[in-house]
Amino acid sequence: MAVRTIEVREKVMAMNNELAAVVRQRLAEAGVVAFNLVSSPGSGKTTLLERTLDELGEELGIAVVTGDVQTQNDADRLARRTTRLVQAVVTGGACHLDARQVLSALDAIDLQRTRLLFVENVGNLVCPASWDLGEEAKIVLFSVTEGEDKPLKYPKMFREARYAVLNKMDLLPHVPFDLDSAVAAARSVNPDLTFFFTSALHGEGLTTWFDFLRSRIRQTAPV
Ligand SMILES: Nc1nc2c(ncn2[C@@H]2O[C@H](COP(=O)(O)OP(=O)(O)OP(=O)(O)O)[C@@H](O)[C@H]2O)c(=O)[nH]1
Ligand SMILES: [Mg+2]
Repeated sequence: MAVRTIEVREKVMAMNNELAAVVRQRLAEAGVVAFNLVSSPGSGKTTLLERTLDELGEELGIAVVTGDVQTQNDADRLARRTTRLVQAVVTGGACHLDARQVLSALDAIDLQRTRLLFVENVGNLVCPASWDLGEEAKIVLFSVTEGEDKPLKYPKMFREARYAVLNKMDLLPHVPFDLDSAVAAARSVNPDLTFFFTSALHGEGLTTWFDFLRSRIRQTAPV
């Protein structure tokens, strides 16, 4: 029984990787850069996207796919910030998005008008780490209220990510959170991580974040 379970999982992952390759190809043909935002619940993914849509939504042609276990609250929040389509995926219990869901979401998005695609994954620091969605990179958020040991407790997520956003910096004076230890913990599992330090709520650090997004778009032209 145990062996059969493993085989099924391997087949599912192989199928996902094939579909992720299709997503990646479609995005490359359209010259769209895609980032997969991952974090534990409540780290500030939607808040960061709200601010990003306000500042860059039109300039960078941003489209968003949101994943939630239940409700389309995040999609509704983000749709208030843009005239572009925000595609909601309700996973109905699954703790992550998969490439098939992103592929069908792409059918609804006008890729010719899109240069930057954000996928807001389900809030979970474990499951989304294993699923390639066809993104250019995973961006992991964690906030100063979560404890500086999170990268050590959930190493796969930090290993899979290329960028890390340390959010809720405005709360740093109010919580016992050692910033240097947090960064060292993340770098110990992934020395190549590039960091952003933000308060998505109040705006601290967002200029650097916006400049990074602008520069990523400038480097990408359709293949
Ligand atoms: N103080 C402070 N609060 C923040 C910041 N960013 C987000 N929040 C608050 O944190 C809570 C959760 O923020 P969301 O943006 O909904 O978090 P999320 O990661 O999208 O949550 P899920 O989608 O449920 O995983 C909200 O009450 C936000 O207002 C920040 O930089 N500082
Ligand atoms: Mg959210």
